[in-house]
Amino acid sequence: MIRTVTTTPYGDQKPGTSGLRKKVPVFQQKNYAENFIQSIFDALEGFAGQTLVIGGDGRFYNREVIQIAIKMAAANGFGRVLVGRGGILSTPAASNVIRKYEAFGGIVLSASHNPGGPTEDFGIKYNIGNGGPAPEKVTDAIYARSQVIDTYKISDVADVNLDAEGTQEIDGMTVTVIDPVSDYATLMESLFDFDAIRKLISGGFRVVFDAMSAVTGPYAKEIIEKRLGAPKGSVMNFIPLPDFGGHHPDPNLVHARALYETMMAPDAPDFGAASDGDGDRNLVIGRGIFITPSDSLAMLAANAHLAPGYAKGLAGIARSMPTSGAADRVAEKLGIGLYETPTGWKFFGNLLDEGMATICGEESAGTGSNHVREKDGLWAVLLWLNILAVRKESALEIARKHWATYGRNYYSRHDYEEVDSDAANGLVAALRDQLSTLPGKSFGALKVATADDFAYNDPVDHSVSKNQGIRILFEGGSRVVFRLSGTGTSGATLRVYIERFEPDPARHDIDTQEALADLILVADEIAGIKTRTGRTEPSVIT
Ligand code: VG1
Ligand code: CO
Repeated sequence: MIRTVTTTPYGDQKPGTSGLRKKVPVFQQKNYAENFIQSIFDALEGFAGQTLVIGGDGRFYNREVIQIAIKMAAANGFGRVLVGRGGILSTPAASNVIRKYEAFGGIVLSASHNPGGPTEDFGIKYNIGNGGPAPEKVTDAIYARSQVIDTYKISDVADVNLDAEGTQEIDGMTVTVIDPVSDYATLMESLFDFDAIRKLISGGFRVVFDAMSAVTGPYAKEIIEKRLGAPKGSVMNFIPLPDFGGHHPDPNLVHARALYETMMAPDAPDFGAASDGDGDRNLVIGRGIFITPSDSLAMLAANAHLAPGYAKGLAGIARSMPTSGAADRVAEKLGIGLYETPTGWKFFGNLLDEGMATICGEESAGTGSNHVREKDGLWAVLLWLNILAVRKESALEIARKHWATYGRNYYSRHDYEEVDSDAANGLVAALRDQLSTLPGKSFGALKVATADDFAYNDPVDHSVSKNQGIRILFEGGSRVVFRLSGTGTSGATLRVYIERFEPDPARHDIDTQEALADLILVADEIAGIKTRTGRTEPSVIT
């Protein structure tokens, strides 16, 4: 039986960089999730009888919202729901399922790298039929609807059994519980030379993967241990937990510290990697070398042709604006297009759909390709392994040779988390006010060449996205970028991105923070970070 329930709007349901993210207690308010899901459906057209994919990263509240979403999909007229067993689908796996089964779209429940648990974070994101995050015109329509919503529809039925694969029926809609891993593993096998990687591993090459008690555990177990033959124990923290074991499922040098230390030890394995809460990010560490995500994008792009799925070469590379220019040099050498987009995977969708870009990446540990429409953590790890298997060199050797060929883009991001919102907004406003006066000014040996607030004109649908980050470019190619995070759930997070290009191989062995020290000081001088936020140091340096 379908029920129409009267409701009142919540003012704060504006999707950010990647869907709506809030603390769990916010989502537990009466009708909060229902309002947002109904707003998604109300913003869409033409889904009657169509398929909707639903899955999440297994965090606290995942199962409850999945039941709500299934019952609301039935009441709103979808014909079929595909849901991952246990309510689990990694973000890239969900993207694949949407594409493979030609679904109308999907609802992905995740707050990605943010902590989980009763007082931590939850999120809901809508993905369109290409498998990618909804573009801004859709998220704007969802938000607009959420502001005036007065009813939602839901089927009054018992909960669906999420733990047994197979098909059930509710109110004229079929619900099929699918294996969350198999379609994804098949896709990976179609892209990479699993034989070559198996041979590498059976020859004694040691790989460790930290699933951080998040969604990639079952995927990594199946692919790395079962299909590629890595010894049992190579995949660590492989059981997805609702609170990620109390950890931050963020694969960076702070939250994946133990892996980093393992990889820097004298008896380190050959290759270490980790992924985040929902499986779309990657951390890649070779023995003795952390590969910074911007470099990883460039190195993967330069070597992708060594994997069967990319043997024909790349059509183009896309990166988010704050991501370093390392990939630009690879694109230049390959003679292919380079696209610079705002932060967030949704901006890559059109370029991938149009065949303009094959590989995309963000400095925030996100890399992916046209195989799905999300960034994909395990994909990046497998592409690295494929390249290592073919080149028969270590990650360290590959990185050194890459820098010798292209030069090195020293790069770091400094995050100031949970800063007072007014202080953060004031800082950005003050930067905007300086944009016209900065060019030509000198700070020590650094002279500002240009300064602007990044705006993106989508070359496919010609939509314009403004205010995407303050860029200050110095003569010689160094730069600092400032923007506020769109994924946080308390206060504001200021991100400062710092980059310097170094062509001289004799200077490729400097500590990153040291190589950027003068730029870090100038960033503070221009933005007044310390005085405005009261912080003397960033919370996280990556
Ligand atoms: C952050 C990253 C961005 C990424 C987004 C979603 O956004 O900077 O590059 O696309 O998270 O990643 P922001 O607005 O906080 O800077 V995930 O792994 O949360 O889906
Ligand atoms: Co993520």
